[in-house]
Amino acid sequence: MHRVIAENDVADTSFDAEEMQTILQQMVRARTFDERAVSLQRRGWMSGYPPFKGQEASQVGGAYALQETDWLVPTYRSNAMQLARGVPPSDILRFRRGYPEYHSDHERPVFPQAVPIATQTLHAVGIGMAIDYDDSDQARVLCYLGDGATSEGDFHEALNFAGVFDAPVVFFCENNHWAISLPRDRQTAAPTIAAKADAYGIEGTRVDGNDPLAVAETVERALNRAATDEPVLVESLTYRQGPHTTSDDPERYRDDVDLPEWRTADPIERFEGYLLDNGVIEDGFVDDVEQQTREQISSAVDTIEETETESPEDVFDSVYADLPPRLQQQRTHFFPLG
Ligand SMILES: Cc1ncc(C[n+]2csc(CCOP(=O)(O)OP(=O)(O)O)c2C)c(N)n1
Repeated sequence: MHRVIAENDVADTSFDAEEMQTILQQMVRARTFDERAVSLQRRGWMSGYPPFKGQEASQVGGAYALQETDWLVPTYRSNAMQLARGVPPSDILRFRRGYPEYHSDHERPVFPQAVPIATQTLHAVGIGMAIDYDDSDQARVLCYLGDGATSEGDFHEALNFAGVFDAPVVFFCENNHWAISLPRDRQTAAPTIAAKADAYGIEGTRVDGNDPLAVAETVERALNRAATDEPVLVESLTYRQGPHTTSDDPERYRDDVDLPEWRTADPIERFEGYLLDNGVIEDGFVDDVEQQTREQISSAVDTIEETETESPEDVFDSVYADLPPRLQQQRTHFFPLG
């Protein structure tokens, strides 16, 4: 298990003050976004939202290790990772508000977020193999997934292909302990998620997912290894503090959880305390970032509302070039005038 904060004085880390400030800033920005997204959902602005509260260190640390040309292959839960990668908050809000075309033209390679569990692992291997066919060693692929995704057939096929074809892919599994209401120990009898890598002849490694510096170092090392045709499975141990989505009530299935304190600890409070104790930031740092982010998100929400051109019919019109008869019938039923 790789850890930095718990085991090293700040002077002994490989990060300078500015880098650590940037990482904390991205974590706070992500949490502020997450809180605002939940409240937007609560007032009916969007139909559902999957909060990532508690997973900020894991996701921001992972994204921090990416180079400009690297691919991120995200899911519905990895919004902190996407924000840290430069995806504008408005893209995520537009996706959640149901816009079929939500991607803006941001420069870094980010795949559309996957909602079907584990399908993105196959896409990631395809991207990695294409990078190899193009003979380009400029890019690697970081593929996000949850612990529940490791029980899907797609995950096994993806790791098998990655191992056989030496795809430059890092599978970044955020073990947040829950797959909706199913706890990790009911998910698999494997001793760890990382152990699953053994079956495919690739490296599996574990990291303290509430330590952003440890995650960034681990993912950077894994990406460098992937670039030499050695795919890696990283298991990032973290905790989902909130519900699975805004439609879920975790009080129905979880009481006190028998996990070590570092695992359920709040990653922002932990990192903020570490940086304050070591004089890397001053009081007020977090408040300032929260304030700026709130303003940015409010302005993104205003812009979305003011420029909204989408209509409910778009749900039917943006998937098929030629609408199949059954969907045509439904469209006529809902929108008889056209
Ligand atoms: C193929 C497929 N089966 C079932 C679902 C319903 N589903 C949505 S989220 C989820 C649990 C996923 O858990 P995990 O992979 O641990 O990710 P987390 O949500 O905890 O981030 C399930 C079963 C789905 N989206 N896709």
